[in-house]
Amino acid sequence: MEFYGFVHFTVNTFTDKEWGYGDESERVFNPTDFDADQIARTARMAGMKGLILTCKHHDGFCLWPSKYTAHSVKNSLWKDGKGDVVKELSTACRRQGLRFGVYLSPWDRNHQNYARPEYIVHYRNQLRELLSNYGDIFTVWFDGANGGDGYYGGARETRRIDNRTYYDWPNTWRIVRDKMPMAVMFSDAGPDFRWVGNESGLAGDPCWATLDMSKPGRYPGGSSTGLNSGERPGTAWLPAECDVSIRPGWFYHAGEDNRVKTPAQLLDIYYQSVGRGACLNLNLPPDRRGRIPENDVQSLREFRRLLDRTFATNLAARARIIATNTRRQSRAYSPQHLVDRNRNSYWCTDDNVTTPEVVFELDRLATFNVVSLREYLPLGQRIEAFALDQWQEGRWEEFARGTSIGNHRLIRGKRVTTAKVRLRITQAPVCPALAEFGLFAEPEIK
Ligand code: FUL
Repeated sequence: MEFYGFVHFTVNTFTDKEWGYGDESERVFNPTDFDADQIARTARMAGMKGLILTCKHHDGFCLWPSKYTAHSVKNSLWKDGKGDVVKELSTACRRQGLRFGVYLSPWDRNHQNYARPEYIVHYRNQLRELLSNYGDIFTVWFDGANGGDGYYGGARETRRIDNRTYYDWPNTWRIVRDKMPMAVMFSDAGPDFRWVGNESGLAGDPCWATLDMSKPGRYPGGSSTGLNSGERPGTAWLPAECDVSIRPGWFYHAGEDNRVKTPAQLLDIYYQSVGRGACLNLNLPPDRRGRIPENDVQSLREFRRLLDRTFATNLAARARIIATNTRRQSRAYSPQHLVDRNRNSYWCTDDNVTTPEVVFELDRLATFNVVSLREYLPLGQRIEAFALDQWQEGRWEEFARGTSIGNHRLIRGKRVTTAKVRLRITQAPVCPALAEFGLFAEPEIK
């Protein structure tokens, strides 16, 4: 999906906190003009394909009227306790053609039984509610944070748990598999996709889609070693997600209204997340009205405009394409597939050819500063290193090199003007299968 969003919204929005203690009165949750459609529309305008809502953050306050706790919207002033943010946002997402996902914090600073076995039953009950009553859920996001102290039903104490064993994750994951088999599950180490190891939105270079699950610390809230770059060889396909907020905090704070990331900053993040084969999960915190603030909307609009302008024209689309090898010389694997805008067709070489080259003779002199590559993912991540050359005054001159490609690799550099480009695959354990290749020019950023 490449690009989707987080929505952090709860009592913190009204108490100006990042982590609620769990003793907040339900009455503080009272958005004055909640507009799920404005939130979903903003996400779609930005080019996101889905939204993940913090249905319950660490403070334990539920944005839906959960049967299992009083600490929810049903005891808030909002809509006289009759509202349901999860329902409204999930249906608004569908209206906008976006997918909807849930974040349900394992750590619950409100619940009396947190850290005891009974809480696991409670957590699973809430998970079942979310997976039963809100239509199709594309992702379940399991946060690894466990800070210790909290309200815990009035005990106001520090409670520690063992991240590895307390939640009995395999049995919790089974609930998701049963109820929502197509949902992908996030945590520091899967089971389906992994954290990238930072909250700045930056994937490593390289960023392999695989991870070695035999290493210690591979569980939610476990070790972050290896998460940024992935591990090759790995034992599991666990591509990275880069989560980052459009503002300094995850929740809305009026004091950060002038610290919204600029279109240029968002682009830098995009190139270093999506452009390194990871997914970008960009957080858009609603304000106290319950809307995405204007500054954020404006920044997203310009970010989207720049991306659309950049990727509107592939300057290699009409090139004559000559490869040193094509699998069985078959049209099914022709290098023409590299420019057909279809991720499901690809250029591939014979089994014994692992370092092929392909030349793009452009139809005219072109200037570009972004090169885009995609591997054919059903056959895995095969390419380990590649180089790019431009034809300059009668000879090839290298202008970029890279390692991991995976779902998408964007190389953004100085402007190059040439009529001929060469891609060299310089290292691959097996014959490469490349789906897309493009040359693009970014507009000047104002
Ligand atoms: C972290 C949490 O502690 C933050 O509040 C936020 O939800 C972020 C996405 O994950 O672990």
